[in-house]
Amino acid sequence: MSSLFVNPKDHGDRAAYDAVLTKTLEHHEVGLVCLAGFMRILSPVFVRAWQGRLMNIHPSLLPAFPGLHAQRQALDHGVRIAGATVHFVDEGVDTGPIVLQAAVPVEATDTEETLAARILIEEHRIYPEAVRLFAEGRLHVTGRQVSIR
Ligand code: NHR
Repeated sequence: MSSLFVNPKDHGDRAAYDAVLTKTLEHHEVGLVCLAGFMRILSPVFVRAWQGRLMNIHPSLLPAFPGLHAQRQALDHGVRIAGATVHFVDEGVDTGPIVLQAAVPVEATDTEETLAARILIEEHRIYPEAVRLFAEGRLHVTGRQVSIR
């Protein structure tokens, strides 16, 4: 196992950075790209190149509360149930086909931090599960639908 940091500051604009990312991932023969705490919107060119091989985990029950500060958005909205979503990434923001979701209760006493911690437990469960299903070749995407076979 090894890791590599590609610093956006070493590369010009978004498209240039994404091109370097693709080259690097191809060089290492990466089969699945998993975003985790990745805070930069990826360009359409990158997303198309990795379509069906690019996943994200988002701390809400999508399509509710896409984008930044999902747990804050959920509290502000007053929902009783929150959660996490693993999805394939498309050109929108947190809009791609949904692979797995898990729900957690929102408690009256919750802060952004306590809710985020409860959601994180589920993230740590469903993200590896989604990766395993992908690796086993069991995920099949048809339009917005992901079937698990
Ligand atoms: N890229 C694409 N094309 N589609 C998605 O669904 C993506 C993506 C890149 C990242 C993760 C997502 C999340 O889980 C993700 C999904 C960053 C932003 C954002 O607005 C939005 C969603 C997510 C991550 N980023 C700002 C930007 O201009 C920068 C914000 C900042 O630096 O604080 O890139 O939440």
